[in-house]
Amino acid sequence: MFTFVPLLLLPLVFGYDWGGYVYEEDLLYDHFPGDFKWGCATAAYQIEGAWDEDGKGVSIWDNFVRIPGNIIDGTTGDVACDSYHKYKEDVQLMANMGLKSYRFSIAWTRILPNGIGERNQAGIDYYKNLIAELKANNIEPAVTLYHWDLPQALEDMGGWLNDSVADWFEEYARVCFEEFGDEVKLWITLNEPHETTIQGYGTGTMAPGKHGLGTLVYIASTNLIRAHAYAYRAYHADFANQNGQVGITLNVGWAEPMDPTNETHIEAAETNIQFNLGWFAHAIYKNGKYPDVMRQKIDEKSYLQGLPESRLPQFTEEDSLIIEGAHDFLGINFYSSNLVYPEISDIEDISYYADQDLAAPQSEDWYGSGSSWLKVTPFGIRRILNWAAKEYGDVDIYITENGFSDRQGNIDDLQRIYYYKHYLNQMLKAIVLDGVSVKGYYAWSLMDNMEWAMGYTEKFGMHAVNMSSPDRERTPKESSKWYGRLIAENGYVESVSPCF
Ligand code: GOI
Repeated sequence: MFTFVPLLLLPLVFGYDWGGYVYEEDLLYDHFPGDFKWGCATAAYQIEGAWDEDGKGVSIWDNFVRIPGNIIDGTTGDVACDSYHKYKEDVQLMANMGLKSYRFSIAWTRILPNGIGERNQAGIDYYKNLIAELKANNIEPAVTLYHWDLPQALEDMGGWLNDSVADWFEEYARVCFEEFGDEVKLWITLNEPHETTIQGYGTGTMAPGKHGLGTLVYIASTNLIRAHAYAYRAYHADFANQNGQVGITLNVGWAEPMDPTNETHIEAAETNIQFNLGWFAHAIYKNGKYPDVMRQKIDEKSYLQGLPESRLPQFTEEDSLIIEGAHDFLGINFYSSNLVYPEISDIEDISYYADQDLAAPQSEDWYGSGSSWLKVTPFGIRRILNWAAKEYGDVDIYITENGFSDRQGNIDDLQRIYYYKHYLNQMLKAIVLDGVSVKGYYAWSLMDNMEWAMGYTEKFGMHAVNMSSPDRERTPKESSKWYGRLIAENGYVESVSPCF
């Protein structure tokens, strides 16, 4: 005993070894904070269906899925999981797991069919009913205002490329605060603006399918950040009495230096995180500006490319002040990691990826999933949480998405349990051993759903959904039971089950 206790304290004295990583670490048997918010997440277009019911307007996704080649299996979200009609059943699935919170998104086109202007009462009622059902089951709503389904009417005016989009979004946000703010205390303005711009306006792999990987992406990013900040300021100016919190959800992979002893690899990994998380977080959580490394690299490359001005816009001084500090918490969607090393790109290559001057492959040794980009890297979640806490100060953090895909949709989903078991234990270490302020966690996803360009081929659900039946029956997978038990114990208890 006398030698045992000091040995346990060694990591606290010398700190966690951040150089290199252990793929599968020993579990920490401990508990999460008592008020920890356990949840599942979904998004409107991926689960609701009812794409043209009850006065809903047309979104960019309603159109994008109809262009042949855009969705790998030729499917749409017209019906999806039919949650528009089956929301009460969905809430029962959540209650069965003992969820404390549910993160869902509002379809902008159900509230304002044309994006701005006239309200649609039937759409508003749907969300009021869903929220009432959640509350009746002691589940707190956490609402995303925008999960990629822009009203087509606004896209017709340029969408996220039009500077006015920040005002349009503020108008929509105000309607939601007014209609739902008495019941909703956790607001997420935008989901993954990185993907809205990279895939929507860069690679064209998502709606609205525009191509401008080194140009349009930076115009859209600037307007996305402005839109978030305008909505945040509107809330605190006119809805502060509702006493809720407003934040944004950003996606980032952990960037592990390929060689952790090589200074240039460490620097490239840092650059990669600044281009991913920092692109959107730096202005909001630090100083109203894009990260220095983005400013330097993109300004210099733009000049060498003979362009009259930098491809990376500057925020106006007025906007800078509005953006800086526009947050009550930080939402992070975390799934996977990359190994990063420096690689100078061709100056002719006008691209967000070339702008970074690095390569970011994934290790062949890491377990895979049903998605090409998703490798199992539990160590990454603890590292990115520590990175964010160090970079942005002691901000409240929510993991607003984390999850694992397969292509079988099998009920005995042991691989998914392995993923959650080790990622959640790494999150526990970040909280208990490193002191990071993680307040909640949302598993992606409550059920298998419309996985965007991958259609229904990649399944992330803790519940299976029978997509060939008109009733879209849900079946709990083993992972939903594992998660329910973790929530009930609020931590890892060695004796409860072999899976702990
Ligand atoms: C969330 O995004 C989202 O919020 C949910 O709605 C969604 O359902 C859920 O996650 C699950 O996906 C060209 C290896 C360039 C590395 C081609 C392989 C980049 C990187 C193809 C394959 C893949 C989750 C796109 C966050 C974007 C998908 C971030 C997950 C990037 C590529 C790749 C490529 C690859 N990511 N997204 N990527």
